[in-house]
Amino acid sequence: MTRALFIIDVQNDFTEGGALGVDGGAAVAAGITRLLQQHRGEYALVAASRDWHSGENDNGGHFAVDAEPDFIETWPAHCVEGTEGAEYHPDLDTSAVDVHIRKGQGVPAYSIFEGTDDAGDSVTEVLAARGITDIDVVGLATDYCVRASALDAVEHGQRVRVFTDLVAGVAADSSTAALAELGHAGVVIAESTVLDEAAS
Ligand code: VGL
Repeated sequence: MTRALFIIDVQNDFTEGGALGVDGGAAVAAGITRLLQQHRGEYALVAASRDWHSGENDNGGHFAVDAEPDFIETWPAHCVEGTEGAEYHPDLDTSAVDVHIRKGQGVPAYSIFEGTDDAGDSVTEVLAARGITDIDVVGLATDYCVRASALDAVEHGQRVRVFTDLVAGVAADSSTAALAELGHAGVVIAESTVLDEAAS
């Protein structure tokens, strides 16, 4: 088993006070930092994604322009490349991140697998190069980018866990539904304390 950690979109715009802030987002950032302090050695790869949208256009209809956002398929402008909102939340310690993935340049992109690293390599290529077989997924938001990333990871043949104490969602109902869907798809829904149990 060779395990990776995916840290999905822990960006200022998805945390409290951001353009699309979710409740509990800042706590997720701090919680992931704690996880890394205690368990970094268990991961062969730590990959963090950022939504990295264009400020020049509506990103393929992803940003609501002339209508109110529906918060399902259209959103307030968020995570525009180069802005403070697109940066990682300050409570996330990124020093342990091996690979930074950007996605959504001009298009909607919920899954980390839609992004590339700084060298232009796809996530699939990065995982293959490191021989990754198992992935733990944490971050924002449960019902959108965490959901899409975890489902894609299963599709790519990975064994996947999502840690419920280290995710936060846009809406309660869709987050509950997303976790149920992930469970049906074969994702292990757990708390990050399973790492402590495995270590003891
Ligand atoms: C996300 C809504 C719109 C996410 C991204 O990161 O989950 N949600 N864009």
